[in-house]
Amino acid sequence: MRRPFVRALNGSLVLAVVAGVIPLVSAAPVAAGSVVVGGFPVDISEGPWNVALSSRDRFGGTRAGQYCGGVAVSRTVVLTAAHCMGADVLGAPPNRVRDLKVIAGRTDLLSDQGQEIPVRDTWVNPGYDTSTNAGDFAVLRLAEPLAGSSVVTMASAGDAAYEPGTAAVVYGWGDATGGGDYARSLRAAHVHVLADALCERAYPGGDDGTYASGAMLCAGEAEGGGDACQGDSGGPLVAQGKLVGLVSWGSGCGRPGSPGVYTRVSDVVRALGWGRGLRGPHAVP
Ligand code: 4AZ
Repeated sequence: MRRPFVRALNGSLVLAVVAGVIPLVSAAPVAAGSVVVGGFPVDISEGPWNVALSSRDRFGGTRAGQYCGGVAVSRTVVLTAAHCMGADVLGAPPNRVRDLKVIAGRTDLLSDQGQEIPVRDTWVNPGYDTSTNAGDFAVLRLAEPLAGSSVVTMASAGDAAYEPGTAAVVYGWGDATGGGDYARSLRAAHVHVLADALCERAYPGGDDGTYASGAMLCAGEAEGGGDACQGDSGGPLVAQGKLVGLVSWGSGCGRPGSPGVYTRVSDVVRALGWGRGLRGPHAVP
């Protein structure tokens, strides 16, 4: 995540490797135009809690200003990644980005489907550690409530959805090939929740980050394949119908041995006190 700009659902580097197109030892970024598959188009109705974060001022209008993902946890509260609120991504602190919005209810970014709702205020986890990437979450409060009941349920600690081997789906409008081909329409990829021991071995500490099981989970396929990528950050990883992760970081996209790393949602629930009902569900800190 050294380039903390958004990334997308990307696919099977493994196919290219098997086909001999890309040598297994290659650590280079996937080149534009290479044969990377995985991920599939979905309609927003299949994941209505998906939102796109947008600033046309900062990122231009060609993709409606989309640069990160997010997920609605109540009609006025969206979770995203802390790094999506970073000055290195936004070019300024979030409260200085006047046109920061969430786009909800829209599949194709360039359609006028759904709603664009201004972000009223942002809260970035003060415990976010930019060297390990632990605590990569932020809370956005919307200026108006989202239409309908497009809210996801968060999985608390101990939920079976966190068990290794659980099938999960990650969503986003990010890079669909690893080559900078940002999706215009929402995509999803199938992955599995992986064991902490495996994630620790994949990311024992390095320039990209350090796996910390209390604050992160990792997901992917042993042979590479479906994965989140740049542009998907902050978006949801859903298992058994519940939110388990927020797209956070990883080494490349869809590379064998380099699973995607997600902010562990049970740690967000714990850190914000949302599990205990003390301050009302989903109160913004
Ligand atoms: C990123 O830079 C990023 N393959 C997001 C997800 C992944 C890697 C990088 C996971 O935003």
